[in-house]
Amino acid sequence: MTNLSDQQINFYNEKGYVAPIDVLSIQEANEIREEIEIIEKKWPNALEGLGRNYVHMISPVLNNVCLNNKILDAVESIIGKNILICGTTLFIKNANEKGFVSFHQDAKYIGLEPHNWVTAWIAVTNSNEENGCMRMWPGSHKEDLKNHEQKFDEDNLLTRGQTIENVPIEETDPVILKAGQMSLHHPTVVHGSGLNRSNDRRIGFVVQSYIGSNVDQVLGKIYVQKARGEDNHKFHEYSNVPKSLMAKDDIKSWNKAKDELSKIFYSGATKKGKY
Ligand SMILES: O=C(O)CCC(=O)C(=O)O
Repeated sequence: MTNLSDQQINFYNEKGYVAPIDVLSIQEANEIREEIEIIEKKWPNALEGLGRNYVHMISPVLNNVCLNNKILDAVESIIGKNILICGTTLFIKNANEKGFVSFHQDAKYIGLEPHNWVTAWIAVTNSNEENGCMRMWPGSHKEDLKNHEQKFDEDNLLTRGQTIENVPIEETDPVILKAGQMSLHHPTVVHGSGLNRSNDRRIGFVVQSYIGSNVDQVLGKIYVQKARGEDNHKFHEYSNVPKSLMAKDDIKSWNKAKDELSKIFYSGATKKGKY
């Protein structure tokens, strides 16, 4: 078992995130990048917009990452032993593109209650201040959910451009990860990220999120997979495990899952963004 140490758990409880955690080898991280780039080449628009979500449903390589024991041991330290995978998202910032992520709290629009869940941001490439790594506002998870302005900015990688204004950047911590490392963050910690100013892509494969089996989706429907332990609550429908890359049946389930997710993301919104 590679559970988090007491020190790491205390850090998470105090700051709302913990990093870096070594989970994959550089070869494994490169294998994920190759898989993503194969999909992008063979199916050019598949990972665009809403297609960046639930990619583990059509890729055995990505699905296996979600089931990685080192990741699950760390996650278990935070949410307990009954763990479901409730979704994944690719956060890709290409070299010299304008993408950023405004400061936000994940719990604001995601509909997962209670907050016995944690988000794993797995670095497929290095992630640092030059290429726009995440920044966490330490301790902000201890406060209530904050007001978010809905800005629908073209270059914002968030669905509605949801933005918490006036976050003191100088008080935020950069989450610097090498390819193969991950961070874990709390549902209510305020975080965001800036531009990629490097000449390579910055890729995060994000399990968004690992939930305890006691967590319900109060805004809509999600498709889960069991990662560990028991699902005594059976709140959610199970997704199939992908058979091969982009198998026909898996694509059908993927499309259904993405449609349902879009309803959750835009619940109560009068306008839609590009994701
Ligand atoms: O990848 C990023 O820069 C932000 C990702 C994010 O907001 C999240 O994983 O909750």
